[in-house]
Amino acid sequence: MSGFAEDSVGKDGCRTVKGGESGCSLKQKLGGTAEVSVLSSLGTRELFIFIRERNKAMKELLEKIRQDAKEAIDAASDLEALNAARVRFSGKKGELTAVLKQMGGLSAEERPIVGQLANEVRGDIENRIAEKEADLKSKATEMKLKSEKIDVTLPGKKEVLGKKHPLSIVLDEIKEIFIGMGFDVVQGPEVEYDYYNFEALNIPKDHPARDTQDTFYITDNILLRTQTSSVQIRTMEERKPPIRIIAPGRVYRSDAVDATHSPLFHQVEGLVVDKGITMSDLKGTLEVFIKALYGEESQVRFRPHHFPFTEPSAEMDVMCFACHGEGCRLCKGEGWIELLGCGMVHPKVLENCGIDPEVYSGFALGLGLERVVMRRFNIDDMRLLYENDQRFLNQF
Ligand code: 2U9
Repeated sequence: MSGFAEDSVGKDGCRTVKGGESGCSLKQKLGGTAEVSVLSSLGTRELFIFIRERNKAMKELLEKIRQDAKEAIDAASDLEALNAARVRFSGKKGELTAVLKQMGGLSAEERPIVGQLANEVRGDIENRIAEKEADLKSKATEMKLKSEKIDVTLPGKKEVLGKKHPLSIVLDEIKEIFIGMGFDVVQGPEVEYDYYNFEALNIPKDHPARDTQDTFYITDNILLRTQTSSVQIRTMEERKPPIRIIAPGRVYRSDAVDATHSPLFHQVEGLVVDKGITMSDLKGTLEVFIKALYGEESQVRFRPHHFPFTEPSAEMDVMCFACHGEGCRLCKGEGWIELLGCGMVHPKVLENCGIDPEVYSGFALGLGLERVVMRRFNIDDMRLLYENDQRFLNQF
């Protein structure tokens, strides 16, 4: 800096200027207060020179701050850096603020000069910051727009719509048919008490259905239900006749897994209890059901059978769709395909639920859902229904 023999910034961050025409020294903490050691001893001319020098120093300091600020602002690559520059220069402890604080130490003559420059520098710094901020913000918006720009020419993201599982397709159809006949759909626990799964259904202690190889026992009297009849027992305990319900759901039997057996499968059971319910009500209802499910031309037949929870019991077959009763591969030459079991609710079962078999009677049915689904979609391996292979599921 011209006019001074020495002009350096010491380790203590103070700026010391010595010599110059006035031969005096100026020690100043940058932005700090300047202690003028020998002012009082100066003559007018020296004082004038000294003050002029000091002005010059202040101006140079302000110019340096302006320059530094410009560089820092230009170099700011984001709003954060810009804010740091703002704090460094115009902040409470900023370099410019420090100079402005010194204004008090200036003479009345000096203050307007230096003050005007200081304000001009502050204005300049603030304008640069404002411009830079606007510039950074618009660049940020541009980037954002660029990154968010949707190239409408790009093919849309193919939303892979899920499909109803074949089990759900057929189950919902069956539900619609029975709801259409005034039935309610009831649900119940899969982990069931022995009583609701066996006892109440007139399946005595030594009945083969009870033994372990068929049933998943969790404890002596808690098991995984082997049919959804337990739900109907619970319903008969809660509701008094007339009762018209279907109970769809998962059931569990410890079967070996193969093309037609799985430890977990689905059933739909049905129950009607009211006064004067007869076998013909059962046959009529099932005929309507089958014609709704497989078409008006479907034929059904009933074969006597035995279940502990119904008496009389029957199994119902539907005429083979492929050979119309002639016998073919599909119906293993039978001409008929077994679809479900049914019967009149055993009086003991009604009694177990506090319903008087002398007053009320009922019919019940039970079907394996997988069997109906496999026939509907010509699926020859039950495991396909559980393996969640998208190639298989996407066919439906
Ligand atoms: C109550 C009274 C009686 C439900 C019935 C069947 C016949 C039947 C099988 C179909 C295929 C089980 O999944 S499967 O192996 N079920 O044949 N189920 S009558 O009888 C009941 C139900 C509840 C209170």
